[in-house]
Amino acid sequence: MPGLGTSFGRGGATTFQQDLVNADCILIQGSNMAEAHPVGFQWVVEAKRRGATVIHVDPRFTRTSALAHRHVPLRAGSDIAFLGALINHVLTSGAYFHDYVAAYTNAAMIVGEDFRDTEDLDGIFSGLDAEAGSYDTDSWQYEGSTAVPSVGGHGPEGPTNSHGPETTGSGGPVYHGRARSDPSLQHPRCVFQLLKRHYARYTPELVEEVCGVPRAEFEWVAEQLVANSGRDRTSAVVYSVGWTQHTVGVQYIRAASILQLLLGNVGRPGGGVLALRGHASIQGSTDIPTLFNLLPGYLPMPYAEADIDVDSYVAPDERARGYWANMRAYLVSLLKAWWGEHATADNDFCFDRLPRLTGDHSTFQTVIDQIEGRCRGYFVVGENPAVGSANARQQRLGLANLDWLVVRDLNLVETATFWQDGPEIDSGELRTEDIGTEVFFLPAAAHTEKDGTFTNTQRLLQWHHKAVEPTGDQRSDLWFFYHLGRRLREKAQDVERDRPLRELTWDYPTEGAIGEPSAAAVLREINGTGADGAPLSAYTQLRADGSTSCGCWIYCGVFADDVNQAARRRPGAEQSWVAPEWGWAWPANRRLLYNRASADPDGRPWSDRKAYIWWDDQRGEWTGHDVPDFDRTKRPDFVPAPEATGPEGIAGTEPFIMQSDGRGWLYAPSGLVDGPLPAHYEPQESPLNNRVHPAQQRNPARQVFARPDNRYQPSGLEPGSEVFPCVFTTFRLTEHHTAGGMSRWLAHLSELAPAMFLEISPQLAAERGLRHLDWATVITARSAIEGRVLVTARLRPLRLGERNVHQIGIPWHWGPNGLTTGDAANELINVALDPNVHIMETKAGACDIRPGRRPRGAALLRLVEDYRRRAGITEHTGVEHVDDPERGGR
Ligand SMILES: Nc1nc2c(c(=O)[nH]1)N[C@H]1C(S)=C(S)[C@@H](COP(=O)(O)OP(=O)(O)OC[C@H]3O[C@@H](n4cnc5c(=O)[nH]c(N)nc54)[C@H](O)[C@@H]3O)O[C@H]1N2
Ligand SMILES: Nc1nc2c(c(=O)[nH]1)N[C@H]1C(S)=C(S)[C@@H](COP(=O)(O)OP(=O)(O)OC[C@H]3O[C@@H](n4cnc5c(=O)[nH]c(N)nc54)[C@H](O)[C@@H]3O)O[C@H]1N2
Ligand SMILES: [Mo]
Repeated sequence: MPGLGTSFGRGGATTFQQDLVNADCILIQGSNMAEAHPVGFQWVVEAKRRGATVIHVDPRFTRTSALAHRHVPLRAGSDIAFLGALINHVLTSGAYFHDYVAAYTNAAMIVGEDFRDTEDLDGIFSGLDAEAGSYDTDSWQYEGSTAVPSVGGHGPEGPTNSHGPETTGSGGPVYHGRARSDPSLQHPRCVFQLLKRHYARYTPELVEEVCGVPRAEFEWVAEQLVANSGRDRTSAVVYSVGWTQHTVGVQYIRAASILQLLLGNVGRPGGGVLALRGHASIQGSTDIPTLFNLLPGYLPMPYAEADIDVDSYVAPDERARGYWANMRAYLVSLLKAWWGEHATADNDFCFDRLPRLTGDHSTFQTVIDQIEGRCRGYFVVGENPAVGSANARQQRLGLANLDWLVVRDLNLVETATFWQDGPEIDSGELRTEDIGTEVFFLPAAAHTEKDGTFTNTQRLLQWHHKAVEPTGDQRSDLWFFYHLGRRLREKAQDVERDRPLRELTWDYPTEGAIGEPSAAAVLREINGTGADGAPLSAYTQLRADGSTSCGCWIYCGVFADDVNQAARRRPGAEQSWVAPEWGWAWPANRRLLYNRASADPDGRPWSDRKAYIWWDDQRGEWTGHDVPDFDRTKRPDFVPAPEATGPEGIAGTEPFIMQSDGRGWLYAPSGLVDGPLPAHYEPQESPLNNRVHPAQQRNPARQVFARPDNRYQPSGLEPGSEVFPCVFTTFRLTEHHTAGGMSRWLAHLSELAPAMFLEISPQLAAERGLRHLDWATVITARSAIEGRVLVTARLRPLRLGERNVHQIGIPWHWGPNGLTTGDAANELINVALDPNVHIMETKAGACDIRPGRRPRGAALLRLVEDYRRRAGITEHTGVEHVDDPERGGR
């Protein structure tokens, strides 16, 4: 997550869930932790029992709200206004933690003269190309430093930085040189002063107008956070996808990171920003990525156009300060893991065999490529995009235009059956006999039927043992890919072009009647081995000369001493509360990141109550309750030589060791494509105009796709926006899981949550004539869906300026297959993306609602068409990047 990556240096949660018990205040916002992460929520409950204040800021009242001291309802899509006002409060009241801010953040850095803020340019930053909707980030740099040049040249996506947004999962964006700074924080262009100016307009009055949160409620939250931060107290912020899935989602998380840095809450017990991740191993699938533009361990994928080799690939990083300087060792060890003896210094360790990027191959672009005939075959493994992805109809149109499709799943999910009984068959848009896609459904073994690891939300790898053998044709994904690769290699014996495939190391031992590959052998390869073939114990042992091999450098150590450290299950009662011997966390089994910040610049704990890691002068090393996230023997008074690069360039007082300056970033001079500071923009579709920056409705750098199958609605003051007057958000239930593939087929869960519903307030029900448990239909420019009306007091209309705005809560677990069936929420949602991570905006949209079921057959299309006509929707609606292109100039 680049919001965290650019702020602190690593994209994962800064702390671990058990540490929440140490918090004096917990702000849960953009997350329904009690229902979506119920096991971890026990530590919130425990913290509360020990005296912590728990606050839940969420459009809906949920079980999380019920257990919080206070629930603060706000309008979906307005969090930056709320967080910005908290930042402003902390700055203007002088409540920031001065010593922490001055020493550990980039508050003192001076930004170059060319930088212009949203305050100067009416809602946009300098460098915007209004036509393309992208920023040139040159003017955002510090005085005296430059962002690293791109690796692999400029791909067709536009300028690509070697440490572009996705690559900040482990390591911040890299820059060269030393920025000028003013430790007194007075220079008008220093980050601290820029921050003050930028957030001055985020006042409690504005929060009332934009978020619908009364002033007194806001002030209470601000007071709680301030009272519970500082030397002796810490507050934690918890979020999940209620923040991520917006067209400005990454900036929501940046805003929280700024707040936590100002309050001095990062790297300290009971503090931090806890990103709660979703699927059991979603952290794992970005570490060892299923993303199109990353190699394992967040190494950037090279571009096809440029003529690069190992030297030029690593050059920008080798000259920077911080831990990325060792990138050559990480890369060469990866190449050794993949091509073994064939990778030698003479052939550049087979670097030119790596796949290369030719452009944007993220999932939504891929679907467009399918519709337009550029992508002809598709593997869908453990995903159900025909229900789970925004604009589900567009996904199915893509699937219907393939030559072949492989779906590997536990159940016959909608992605595998769209051709037979999907919504387009009912509406008459597609006919089964016309769909040429050959669909292969391969039953998958579940986690209980195979060995392996999950890497959970706190970077913790936990081993799971097979409990039962898979039955029938069910096979693990490891089995499938191992044997598929084996067969492909057998076919690839002759042609020179296939040499990279032929020479891959692909020699995992198999066992049992079905030839199941050993998952432990795979983990051992990921961990890496030395020249003697024995597993390494730390990534600091990796070498660039080809003597070490490692499948993912940040996982190095998980097989230390030839022991599967992820399988450790030492009971909590037998070890310290940090429980370092339960599983294994990357990097280096550290549980609380940036923990050198838990001590003051001299290396002493900020207070006894919050002691965690400190400098032991006698032993000459850092010590404490966790593995220090710092060079163990680097003294607090260590001052680097002016020209030093790599880890030696980081001072003894600089805790954010993955950053080029060792600092937490209040201001992000590089690493994000939509701004160095978070600014409030309205969602792609909103009934309201942007009251913070009236001249700029939406994020000017958001990614939009104006296509007949993805029409956008008018917003704010634009004519036609009144056709879609309500705000909606989509959410999860404890009783179901994501797109439903695992829960809609289970009788007991289907019985507990038996029907798709639409949650509304009594006021909206009265206004629109909607009755509890009757049917209602929700309409957007993409489609219309139906559900049972659920009238509750958990949602209430918000007073925003002169108007009342109604919010509708829509669970998104349903689809046409399984035991409990219903319309999928994703029929409604447009594809408009956060430009940093290409994620869709599922959490804030605009719609209409009316009583009764939706029409069937072609009448459904006519209803949606009618709404589009009434709203005056064309291909131009909602796609401008700036409202007045004149302002887009440099
Ligand atoms: N039982 C169960 N557990 C799950 C899952 C599941 O499907 N079922 N899914 C897993 C996965 S994949 C994930 S990613 C996580 C997700 O975990 P969560 O993000 O906690 O789950 P959601 O219910 O999607 O959304 C969280 C909350 O965000 C609120 N929200 C919506 N828009 C906004 C907004 O603009 N601002 C604020 N402040 N809040 C907003 C919603 O009202 C909702 O209460 O859960 C995981 N755990
Ligand atoms: N409107 C809306 N849309 C959303 C969201 C939202 O909040 N609102 N949330 C988004 C989020 S956070 C997420 S994570 C995505 C999830 O979206 P998807 O990943 O498309 O949906 P899932 O239902 O989680 O699909 C996982 C599938 O994997 C199968 N499965 C389970 N174990 C295995 C296994 O070991 N091997 C194989 N091959 N298959 C297995 C399950 O049966 C299931 O069908 O949805 C996103 N979509
Ligand atoms: Mo998720």
